[in-house]
Amino acid sequence: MYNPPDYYLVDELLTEEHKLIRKAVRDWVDRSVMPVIDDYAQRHEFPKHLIREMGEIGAFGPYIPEKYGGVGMDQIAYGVIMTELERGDSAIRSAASVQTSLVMYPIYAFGNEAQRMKYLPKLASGEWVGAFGLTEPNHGSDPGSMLTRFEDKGDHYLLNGSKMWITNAPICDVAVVWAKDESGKVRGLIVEREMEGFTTPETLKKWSLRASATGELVFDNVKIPKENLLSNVKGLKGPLMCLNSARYGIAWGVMGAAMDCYDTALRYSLERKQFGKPIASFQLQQKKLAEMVTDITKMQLLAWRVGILRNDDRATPAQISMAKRNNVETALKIARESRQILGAMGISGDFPIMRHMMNLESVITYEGTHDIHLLITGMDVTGIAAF
Ligand code: TGC
Ligand code: FAD
Repeated sequence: MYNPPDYYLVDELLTEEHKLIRKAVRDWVDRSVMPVIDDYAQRHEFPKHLIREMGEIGAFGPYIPEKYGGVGMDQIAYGVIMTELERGDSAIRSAASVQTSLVMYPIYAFGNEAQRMKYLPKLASGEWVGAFGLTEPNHGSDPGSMLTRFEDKGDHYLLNGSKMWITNAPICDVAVVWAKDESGKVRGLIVEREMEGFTTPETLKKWSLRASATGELVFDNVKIPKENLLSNVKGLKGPLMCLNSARYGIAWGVMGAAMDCYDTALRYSLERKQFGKPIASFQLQQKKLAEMVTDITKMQLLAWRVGILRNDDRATPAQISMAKRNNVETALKIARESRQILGAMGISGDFPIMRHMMNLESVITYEGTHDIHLLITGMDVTGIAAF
């Protein structure tokens, strides 16, 4: 039975509402994700049947107002949900991150009322799946140099270009796509699955996030109705504001993967005997476990504090970068150490550790690489951009 650590009683910082939503999501993960996730990951397939259930438990748009189908909760609730989902698998958390932070959030924040009413309730319920297109084959860390463009053709826009490494692309019904207008300004467009010239080839052969659907978004003279422009934002700050929300969610999410690894390793070390004793009795293994629980405690406090700042609308992008960078690196370290504690069993699909570890190799790259977040902190403290 999963028993996540709470060494500094961080639970006391949560409200009853946070604990209730956590329990509901944890129960759902136990019931619907755990029994199937290893098989889906081994088959390199996204468990699409879970999308509607995720809508039912409030995983899509926890902080989007109820009027638009969201749950109307705070940023801590969003974080708690992300932790529970990523305990199941980073792919499940990814699907929720993209839907909430990268698709629903921009439509809510930068769209008009008609766009909110048309898209948000269907995205919240999981009837529609969303994708977010920023990265291109030749522009990842530097999205400002993107080549995807659209022209004003009078009664519509004409969109051309391509996006790569896009979560949910092969299964998306709608995509929020960032492209340059004729003056070179980055703008957001809502692209719908059935628009002619829009295709979404799947990216296969991944060794990481195997239970997530990743692909390209290809636009070959796609006619976009003018009402699909997100008119309330211009420039790169539009997608970067969405990333603030998603990066924040990741800072919480990866704690779920880390706690699952720690919990698995602790239990295994108490049961597994070598040289006539549980391996937990050896100092080398205790060092690993003691450092893991220390690191998890630090992650919890960082995530909680940045959540409180976000609730007050005071969290800076650089504070979010620090939390994302620190927590993903720490989770990956914990996954690697846990895997060693299990010895050969650590590589088996009978335990979740190797799957978490491989997933975290993507999480440390997407939503801004580990290096880019360090440079964001460097810029914040020196005032000099080193990109
Ligand atoms: P720069 O000139 O610094 O900034 C351009 C404009 O944006 C503003 N800005 C921000 N605004 C809000 N939030 C932020 N975090 C912001 N960062 C910058 C900035 O003030 C400026 O505004 P204005 O009004 O002056 O125009 O931009 P730059 O081109 O030098 O690039 C900066 C850099 C490198 C930090 C940025 O481009 C970056 O973060 N690169 C990393 C790219 C990235 O994170 N891609 C993620 C793609 S999506 C994804 O991975 C989804 S995975 C989902 C999943 O499965 O979970
Ligand atoms: P590059 O930018 O080419 O970087 C390569 C290396 O160079 C990295 O180590 C980087 O840190 C380093 N580097 C780059 N610039 C500098 C610099 N100035 N100084 C020092 N080092 C530097 N994108 C989306 O838009 N939507 C999605 O839904 C999405 N989902 C993804 C899902 C998965 C599974 C993966 C793996 C990626 C996804 N991405 C998505 C793309 C992701 O955001 C990019 O991979 C990421 O931003 C890095 O871009 P890149 O891979 O092109 O690496």
